[in-house]
Amino acid sequence: MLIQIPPSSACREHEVTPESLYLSRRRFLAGVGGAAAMAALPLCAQDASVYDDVEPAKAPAWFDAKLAGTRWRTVTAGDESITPFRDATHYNNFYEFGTNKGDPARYAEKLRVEPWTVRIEGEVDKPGAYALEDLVKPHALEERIYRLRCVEAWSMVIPWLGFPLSELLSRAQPNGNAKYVSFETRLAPDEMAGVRSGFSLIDWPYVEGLRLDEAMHPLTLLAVGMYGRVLPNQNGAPLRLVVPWKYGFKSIKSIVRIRLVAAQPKTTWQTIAPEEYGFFSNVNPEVDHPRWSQAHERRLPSGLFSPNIVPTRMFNGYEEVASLYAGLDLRKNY
Ligand SMILES: Nc1nc2c(c(=O)[nH]1)N[C@H]1C(S)=C(S)[C@@H](COP(=O)(O)O)O[C@H]1N2
Ligand SMILES: [Mo]
Repeated sequence: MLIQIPPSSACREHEVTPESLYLSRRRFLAGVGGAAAMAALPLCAQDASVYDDVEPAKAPAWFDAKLAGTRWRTVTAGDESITPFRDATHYNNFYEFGTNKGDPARYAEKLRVEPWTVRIEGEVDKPGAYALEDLVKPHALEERIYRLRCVEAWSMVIPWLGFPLSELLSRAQPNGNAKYVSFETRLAPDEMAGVRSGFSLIDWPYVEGLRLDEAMHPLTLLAVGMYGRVLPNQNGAPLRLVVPWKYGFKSIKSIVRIRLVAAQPKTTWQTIAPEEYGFFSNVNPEVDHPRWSQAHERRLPSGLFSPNIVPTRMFNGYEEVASLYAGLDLRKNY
């Protein structure tokens, strides 16, 4: 079973911390008081200090309170190394802030993420509009280290902090008509340089969707943080979806609306180029993009002179989702 959820009391350091991180944490702790500090900091109080180059950020009080109860490393990435924070936060796709990979880091700071309201509506018995902290309150945060595979054939390994979307949907109680879930990103032209520019093909707001069973799959995560800290704006603060077996564009950022619906939603990329981007968009090395191969990916960091090319895996290596697509022709349903 891929997802292991240890009760907080049962965490033991050597089980959940890769050696390199463990060693750098020991060094860090040695600097702040040695063995006494080690003993006083149980693993379950792990925080951003385990990640080398993470820029500290001021998080809202509710986030800091949540961090204390976080279940660390419920999903790990085996022996794959975690992408440095610097790369994960400076090589982004977030077209609301521009189409260059550096634009989100440069411009997303303008996005006002507090206060933030999320609407849950449509085919549910308990619709509602929630302040973000109230939405998150009933859920324990988990750290999950997932591969993120962009349809452009690059990838990263990111430690997310979040909770399963299924928990939120269950609370809203989908009714018998609910077959799909659609998600919408906040639209705030004053704060979004890329929306104002008028150069974009996108009919804002950015919209994504999942079939209800995909949305309910235990791997599907709503993230509020990464690298042990609050989500940076360029990565989709304050609430984004992470669907690790699908191409990155399904993992919609800065969500303000979650709507349960009967019909398959019209998603942003599918609307722009349906022959290139399908509704499912499962990572599949055997189905090429019409303009490039999907058999391999460039794992970041990857230099011009030291390219780090790795084979792409079916469902991005999350093969436990295969049963969701039994009987479906994945060439037609790309
Ligand atoms: N609202 C919104 N969500 C988005 C995008 C976007 O342009 N707008 N880009 C997507 C794409 S193409 C990818 S690969 C991932 C990138 O996430 P990251 O920048 O956190 O790595 O976000 C996805 N979510
Ligand atoms: Mo992407």
